[in-house]
Amino acid sequence: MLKLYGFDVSNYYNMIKLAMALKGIEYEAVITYPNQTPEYLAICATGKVPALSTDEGVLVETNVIMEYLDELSPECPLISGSAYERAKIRELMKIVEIYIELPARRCHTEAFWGVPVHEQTKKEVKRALLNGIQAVSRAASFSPYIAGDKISAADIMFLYSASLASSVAKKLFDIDLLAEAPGAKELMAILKALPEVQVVAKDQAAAQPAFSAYLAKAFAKQ
Ligand SMILES: N[C@@H](CCC(=O)N[C@@H](CS)C(=O)NCC(=O)O)C(=O)O
Repeated sequence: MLKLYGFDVSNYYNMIKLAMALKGIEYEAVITYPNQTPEYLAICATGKVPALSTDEGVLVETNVIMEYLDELSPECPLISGSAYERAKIRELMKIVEIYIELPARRCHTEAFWGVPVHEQTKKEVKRALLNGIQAVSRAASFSPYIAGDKISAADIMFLYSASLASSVAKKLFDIDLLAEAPGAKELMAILKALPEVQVVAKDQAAAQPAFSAYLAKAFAKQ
């Protein structure tokens, strides 16, 4: 059986969790915080989460895992359509990860854990997020899903990345990030109403106290 390493607060882990739920793929969850211990590195090349253990070996990187799951199971295809349509989904996944998720991540410590980030970093992140959401706005169709009339892997990535990035933008810059991409808020509402998304959100809320305690310990050690 597939084994998914990660924890329920992680947005990357939740992307895979949601993809599995939508596709009806069963797996065993192995609750793991990212770490660089020899034990975990022997399983997961990067020490990050998520990692997916299969009968043939372990896969890392969320977009790669999503593509694998989509090839494994035909149920609810997440990267489908013509070659151009499939490329568009991959393009949006890449834009969202590189220009939304990664810049926002540079400010997570201040936005969520009270550990200040350098002013220059915040300036760079603010500019990057505005450019990123405008890039999404130009590339997306929001009709109503990000790449057309079917839910895709790019919607899953957008849901979890843009939600966190929006919190960063609101908390640190008082910017309403999703307002920069017409159709984005409507899409978020559609996605958040899905029963599978609500299950992931419930698990996420339940896992938050343990993760906060883990982080408090980790920051105290530094
Ligand atoms: N590019 C990776 C990123 C995964 C990632 O950064 N996961 C976070 C948890 S949400 C993590 O493991 N962070 C620990 C670290 O960066 O060392 C992916 O697509 O899966």
